[in-house]
Amino acid sequence: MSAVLKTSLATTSAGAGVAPIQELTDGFHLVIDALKLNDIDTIFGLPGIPVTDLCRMAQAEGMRVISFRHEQHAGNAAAAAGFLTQKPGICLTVSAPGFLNGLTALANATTNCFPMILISGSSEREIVDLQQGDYEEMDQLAIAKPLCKAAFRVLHAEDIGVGVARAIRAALSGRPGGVYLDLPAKLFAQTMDAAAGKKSLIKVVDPAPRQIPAPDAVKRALDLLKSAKRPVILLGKGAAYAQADADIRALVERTGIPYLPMSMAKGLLPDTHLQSAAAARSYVLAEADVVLLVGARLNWLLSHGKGKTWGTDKGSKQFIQIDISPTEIDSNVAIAAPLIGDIGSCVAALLAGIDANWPKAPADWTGAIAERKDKNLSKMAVTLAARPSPMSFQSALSVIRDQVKARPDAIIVNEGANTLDFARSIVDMYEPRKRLDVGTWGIMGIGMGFAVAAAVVTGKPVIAVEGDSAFGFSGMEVETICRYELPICVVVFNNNGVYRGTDINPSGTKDVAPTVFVKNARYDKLMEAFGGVGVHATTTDELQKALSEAVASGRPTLINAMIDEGAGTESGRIGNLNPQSAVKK
Ligand code: ADP
Ligand code: TPW
Repeated sequence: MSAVLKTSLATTSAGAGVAPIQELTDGFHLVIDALKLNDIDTIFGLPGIPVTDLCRMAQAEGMRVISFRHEQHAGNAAAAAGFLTQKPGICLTVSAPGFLNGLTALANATTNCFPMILISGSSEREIVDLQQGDYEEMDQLAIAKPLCKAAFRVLHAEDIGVGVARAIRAALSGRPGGVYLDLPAKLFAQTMDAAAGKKSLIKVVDPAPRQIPAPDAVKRALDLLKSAKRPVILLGKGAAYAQADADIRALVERTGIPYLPMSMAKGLLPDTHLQSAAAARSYVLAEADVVLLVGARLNWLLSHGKGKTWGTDKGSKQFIQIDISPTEIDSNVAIAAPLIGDIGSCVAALLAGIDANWPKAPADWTGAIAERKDKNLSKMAVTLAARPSPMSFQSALSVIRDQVKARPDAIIVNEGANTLDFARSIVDMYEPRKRLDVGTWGIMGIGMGFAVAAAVVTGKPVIAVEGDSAFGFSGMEVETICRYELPICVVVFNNNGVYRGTDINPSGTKDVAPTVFVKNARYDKLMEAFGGVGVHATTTDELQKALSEAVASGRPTLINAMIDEGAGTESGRIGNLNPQSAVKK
């Protein structure tokens, strides 16, 4: 039902009897109606001038409005919702400072190819453009532009439908990403005839059109794949986003090719799948002769596709790359067989050329991988079974690993350095799109925003596995979690600092070292402050009990898991990127 203001207007000449009722609508309602018309039912945001009433009215009109304590987390929630649902997540903020707080999330969403729309109220254009000092004055459109896929401003109520439609299309079509929509305060109060307003709205048809790959490109890819002696399929978060789960699994299984999931592609096939080569990753990357990339970029996370990691110092490697963005191809190394299109269509096209006679991946290759895998998994099993005191990252994560095995529908949110790196390899995922993490930038602060979004859009239990530093970036949102009674269990891996808690200030002044926090902090009390469950866990038994109770009950819970403060390594597994790492060694 569209929202209208029923206003009696004196549109008749004096004395002409009963005045006809003209139904009016306004900018507020047109924005809400435009979103709802496009099946967008949730707004993540933070109220204030000029969007407070927009939040209220959206709720009154049946939308879910999730109000945060800081816009960055509302923005992160919108981004995660976009990734999980293939609908742009909406983040709503006030002008200048609220907008800027949301901007990090918008830029991060764009970097990660997650569809979201940041909608910010803004000040009077006339005053902003003459720089006359309006309340929260800022040229927001200009600032947003370089940080997102597209940026639009709507000045007239009758253009709201077009503005929202363009924003949705820009966010979803081609490579997904962040879009900024600037709505000046004056727009919201503008009125227009309700029927004309309704007509002005656009329901976007086919916002992410399929892009069918060219037949010759498909043939080139198949020929190369067939010729491979040591092939590997590398699945990225683009493959998870694409929701072509059954075909991706069929591609892996029909060809018998070993596969490696990037962190957010874990669970596309269960990590326990026989063809998963994750436990032999270094061997496979270095030795493979043909690599099929499915929605994964050859960026820093994949050592740019060259060097020692890839064994390209010893010999050449050939790449097939499926991506929706043609300009991604050759961005780091030569791609022998680019396959441009949406992943669903590209994988389906490959499958059409892979019949029962397709030669399975050579047994000497898969056998060599299995051998290394078994060895590494047995080694890991010993580490996971150990019960040191205080807990190690591995012993605490073994508890989370068991919990996810018992509840494979639970969503894991993961950030930190060591906490991230260890969790990625220890915690097996069984279902697609159940793992959300720091993504392409390795950004800290996504934790509570992603967790809230995951709980809100899926209704499933969420376990946020957080380094203590990482948690601090969004920790105040535990109030949001309690307020909306979300089924989120936050596990803080508390090792008293950034990476670890043992650094010493060498200068002799009383300040602690820059990486050290208050020792033995009680993060659990933070959750208790808002009515949630707080647990201080010093053993794996305590952690296990609290975690399984939290997941079973769905009550907001924070477990302060005390980890050996000396256990972490600097920057986790990417210490080599520290400018002075060579000197330190
Ligand atoms: P990861 O970090 O997991 O390696 P990236 O974010 O680097 O993954 O890569 C994701 C890639 O997937 C991007 O290059 C993006 O263009 C691509 N992509 C996203 N959605 C689709 C889709 N539906 N079809 C094809 N490619 C897609
Ligand atoms: C927005 C730099 C990378 S990892 C990290 C920081 C500050 C925290 C590591 O400590 P934590 O984890 O969370 O306690 P652990 O398991 O090692 O003990 N600011 C932003 N993003 C990044 N990546 C940083 C700073 C960083």
